[in-house]
Amino acid sequence: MESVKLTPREEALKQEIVGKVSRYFGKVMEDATPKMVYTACALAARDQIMTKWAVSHKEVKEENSKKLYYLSFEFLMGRLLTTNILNLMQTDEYVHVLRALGYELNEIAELENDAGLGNGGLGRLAACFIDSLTTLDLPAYGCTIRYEYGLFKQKIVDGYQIELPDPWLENGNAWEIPRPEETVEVKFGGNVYTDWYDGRFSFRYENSHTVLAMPYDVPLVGYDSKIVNKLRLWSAKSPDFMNMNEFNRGNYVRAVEEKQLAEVISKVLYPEDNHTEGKELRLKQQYFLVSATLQWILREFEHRYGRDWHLLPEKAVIQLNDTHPTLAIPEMMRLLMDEKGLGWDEAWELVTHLFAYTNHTVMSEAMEKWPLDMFKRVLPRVWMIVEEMNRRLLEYLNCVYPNDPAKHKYMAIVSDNQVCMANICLYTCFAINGVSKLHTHILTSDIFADYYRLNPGRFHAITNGITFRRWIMDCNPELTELITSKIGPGWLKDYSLLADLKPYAADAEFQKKFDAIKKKNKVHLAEYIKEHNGIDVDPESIFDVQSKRLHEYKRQLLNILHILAEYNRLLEDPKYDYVPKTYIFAAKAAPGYARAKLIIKLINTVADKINNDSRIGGKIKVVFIENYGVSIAEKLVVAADISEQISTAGKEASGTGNMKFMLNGALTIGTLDGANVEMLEQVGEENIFIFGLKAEEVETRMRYHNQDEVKKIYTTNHTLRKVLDQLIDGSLCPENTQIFRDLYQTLLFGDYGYPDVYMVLRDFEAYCATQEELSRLYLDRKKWLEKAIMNTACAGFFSSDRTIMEYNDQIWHLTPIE
Ligand code: 26Q
Repeated sequence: MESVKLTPREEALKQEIVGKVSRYFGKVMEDATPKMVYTACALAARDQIMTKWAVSHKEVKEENSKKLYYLSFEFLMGRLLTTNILNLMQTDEYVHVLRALGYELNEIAELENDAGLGNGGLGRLAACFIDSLTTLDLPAYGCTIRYEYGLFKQKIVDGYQIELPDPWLENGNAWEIPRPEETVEVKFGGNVYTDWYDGRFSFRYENSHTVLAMPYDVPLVGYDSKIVNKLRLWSAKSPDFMNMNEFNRGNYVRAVEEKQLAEVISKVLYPEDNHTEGKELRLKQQYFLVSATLQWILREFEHRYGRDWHLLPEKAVIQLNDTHPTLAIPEMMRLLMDEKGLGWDEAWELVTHLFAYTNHTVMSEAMEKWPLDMFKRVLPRVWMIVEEMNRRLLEYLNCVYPNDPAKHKYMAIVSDNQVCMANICLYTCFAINGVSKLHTHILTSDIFADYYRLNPGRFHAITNGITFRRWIMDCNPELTELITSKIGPGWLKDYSLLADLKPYAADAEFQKKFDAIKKKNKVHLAEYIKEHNGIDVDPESIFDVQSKRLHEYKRQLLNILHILAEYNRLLEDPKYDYVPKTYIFAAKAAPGYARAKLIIKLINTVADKINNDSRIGGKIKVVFIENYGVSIAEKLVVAADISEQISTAGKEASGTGNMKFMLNGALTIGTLDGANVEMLEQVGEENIFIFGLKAEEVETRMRYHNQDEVKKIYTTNHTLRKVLDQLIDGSLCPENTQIFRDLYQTLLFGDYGYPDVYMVLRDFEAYCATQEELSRLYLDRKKWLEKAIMNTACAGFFSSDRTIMEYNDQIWHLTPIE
């Protein structure tokens, strides 16, 4: 151990950590494992947060302020140790103390399991939002399921994705506090009988199954903020230890089976994103989270304000993160009527002022629709309410859009024997928002246009953002320090001040330092790649990164086909003066999404071929990084030179990865899609590399058969033709020449006669040209760095603090705690 001089505060922290190692593990420091040291640090930080919490709790209570409940099936929090310490403004203390104990904070922090309770963008957005809410001193609760298994772990075996479970709670979770005393009951299935009792209807349930919902709370601190908010995670428990009837009859297996059937509800996160399948267990998860959360909200409310229910919309607002928690709407009706004794109209008045809905996708396969028979069976009483809502909706639609049955059907809650969740939200919520300007435009002019016309004032465009605490301060401390050394620390709390960096973009001295930091981050990533992939990559080469979920609309296929074309050209043209490049991919595919998994196999196959071809002298390297998640994203965004944001225009609602790369000084190659449009506005067209079809152009092509266009491209673009042919001529995978035929087929002929619906072929030429432009630019260091710094300087708008302020001004109207 180093002998380091500690301040008295640091000395106290050191004793705290040493004490925890001794009390929790019965070890002296010398015998403690690094994992024990991690847990001791986490518990020490948690103690500090808890002390703060007690004070914050008292203040929130005294102010009787309105609260936000952010309902989401995903909170992709990642690791919490370093962000919590950062938000407590104690990073230096922890670094010093750990060093005195013989450890590095970064190495200790790496031992924490990622909390991977989300698929991608929507879940990470929830995590960024709760950080910004807390930093801005706005009282808010995140509400989700305590999945025992988060998103699967990905392994690549022989180029294929293999899924493994993610038992993230295995070694305990130092951040959560169980609250068994706040357990509530949630009922499923059975029969509902209506009785007339005491002058009103009452509802009796027979043969329903009860599942207990037990909450765990994770307290959350904001950056340099006064309050502590919390993430509430609900865990499913069986009400009985086991079914004693069955047990006594000697039926041991049946006896424990029932218990497991209850607890399976919070077992695992569904790994599909931007896609839904009507799985009964998912419906149960939805009702479980929603019912438990609402019972808690009403209990808290009643505790504080009694039965003054009309005050509810003044004291609470509920944000629905996509349609997944939509059942909250009929469930709130049920609780207010059946349990609190309100009439339909009174309950409706409250419900229509309580809920706001965010849409995150326009992909039709992601629209949630539940089969009617399943819905009735699992949620018989909620169904009665949904049916009545639908009846009233149709009555209304008959007035506002008379004689238009097609429209009624499209707008109805129940049609084609399905319950359409989006239409429940569109009918009921007082605010509806898209997640970027373009996305909201598509909602209001296309998929939700009929609802928009009836009441345009409810619709909002609120562009997503990312928290700077995690996405620059925590993952790129050196760049944070460099920026602060020039413009002061104000930008850390006021994102608009980041623009003060613009004058330094052309400053040679600043460029040099900026470049050195990027280089250092690239070296780190190269080491990681060497360790995990066994591939040598050159930190001097351009690092071009595409990291996000694997989906056809995100067009990883466009990227890999272009790489193959570059490789072909290098082999054919010895005079090609190629700027060396390292292409980095990271992506998980939904386990049931065969084509996405095939694209992963293709990337790995092309990677193997190129990386092992000595003829090109290592000028191109292709790397697929396994198990993409928050912690890997932190390593990638700081090391990228080029950020790939190349979705088919009109399909990516916003994107948030794009913002993380921009903030850390990567140049974007992208389409005019989602928030890329606004990145262009912020940074100016000379600093971003836009190519390809625009959203309206895609839309017209999707509508009309583009078979002729595809044929023309195939016959005239020889580069592309060669690459396509390589998919099936055995040059990639001689031992199995046909494995990529599906990709070839879908691009050229399509599944239902519509070839290339994602416009990969159509945008190929423009993409190649723009890639070439970037490679040339890279050789001009001054120019490149100026653009990179401008990207950082213009990223202030994409702080989730700005996003949260907009939500608060337009929708929530919360008052910051004084
Ligand atoms: C629904 C029902 C059943 C099973 C799964 C699902 C499900 C789960 C996750 C459907 C969709 C999702 C996730 C969608 C998502 O992440 N959308 C992304 O949201 C980001 C934040 O707004 C945007 O930036 C991205 O553009 C958008 O793709």
